[in-house]
Amino acid sequence: MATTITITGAGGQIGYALLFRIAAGDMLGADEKVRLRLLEIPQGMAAAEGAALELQDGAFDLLEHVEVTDDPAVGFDGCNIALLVGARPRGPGMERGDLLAANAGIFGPQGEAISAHAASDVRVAVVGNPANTNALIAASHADGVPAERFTALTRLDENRARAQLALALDAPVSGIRRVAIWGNHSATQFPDISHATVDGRPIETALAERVGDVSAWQETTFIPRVAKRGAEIIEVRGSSSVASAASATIDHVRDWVHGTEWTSAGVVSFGEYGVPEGLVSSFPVRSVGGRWEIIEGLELDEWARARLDASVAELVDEREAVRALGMV
Ligand code: NAX
Repeated sequence: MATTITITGAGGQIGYALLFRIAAGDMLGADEKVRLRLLEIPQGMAAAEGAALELQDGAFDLLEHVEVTDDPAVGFDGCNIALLVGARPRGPGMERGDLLAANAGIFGPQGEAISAHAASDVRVAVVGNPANTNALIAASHADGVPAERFTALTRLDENRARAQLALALDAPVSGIRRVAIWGNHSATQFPDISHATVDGRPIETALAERVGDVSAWQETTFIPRVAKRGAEIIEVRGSSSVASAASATIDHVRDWVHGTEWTSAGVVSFGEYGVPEGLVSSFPVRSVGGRWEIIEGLELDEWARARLDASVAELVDEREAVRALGMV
């Protein structure tokens, strides 16, 4: 049986970068047939329909069916994997509260549609920003779907962090493991290298040989570079991250379905590391038997704790703001 994958915002930039890689088997593997549902709003339908024509022209062996719709009931019907990419961007003069409210108006109804129409094994990855709180809103509207099935993408942050470490060490990125992203997918995120390794060796030891004072390097160079990488891409490229975001989305779902020993994802907290229950926060996670598990028992020193707490405080504020709107 083929896997049904719904992509919201499929007519947008990240959607366009995602569709062809999914159809080529990069996400679920070379043996897994896929059926794609491209869910858009009326203004995005033409772009999604155009992408569907190009998908036909790709003549992908694994692609069984493509449907384009602006009706969430059709878009999520029988869906096994939902990639919630479409979101309302921040417009001129829009305050953070307005942004949260506009997105609550998208992700609440989508959560309801997932609950009503998706397959019983549905897994959801939220890419559209503010991703963590959008995932929280969708989960809280999806009666009957376990909250653990709603996740937010922080894999791009992890990939960016590993790439920066590889550059600093002049080492292949493949040897760099156990980097953790904690908290919100925002400028407050905490990319944590205290448990990371390069070729099995503690990365902080290797970094000290290159950058000297590793703590200072983290504060002034590494963390700001990772946390503000999205802005850097906009400045250089003139447009936000697209292919790298799609690639990270593929990594996230592939590892969720096929398993991994260590990555990072925004998942619902059950109080781990003192993160208030119910928030969707990024944690270091492993995936076993198709489920994310938060990697527990990692030591966080005072400095790391303060970093995590600051990002979690932002998530708490976001939850308060959407609570005040009656959206969670
Ligand atoms: P685009 O503006 O190119 O595409 C968004 C698409 O979503 C549009 O075609 C629009 O018509 C559609 N859309 C809007 N509301 C919808 C709804 N209710 N149902 C279905 N479709 C809807 O943006 P793009 O560059 O593709 O980025 C998409 C989202 O990803 C943005 O919110 C962006 O901020 C977010 N990102 C998240 C990242 C992450 O790591 N979590 C990184 C990249 C990116 O910034």
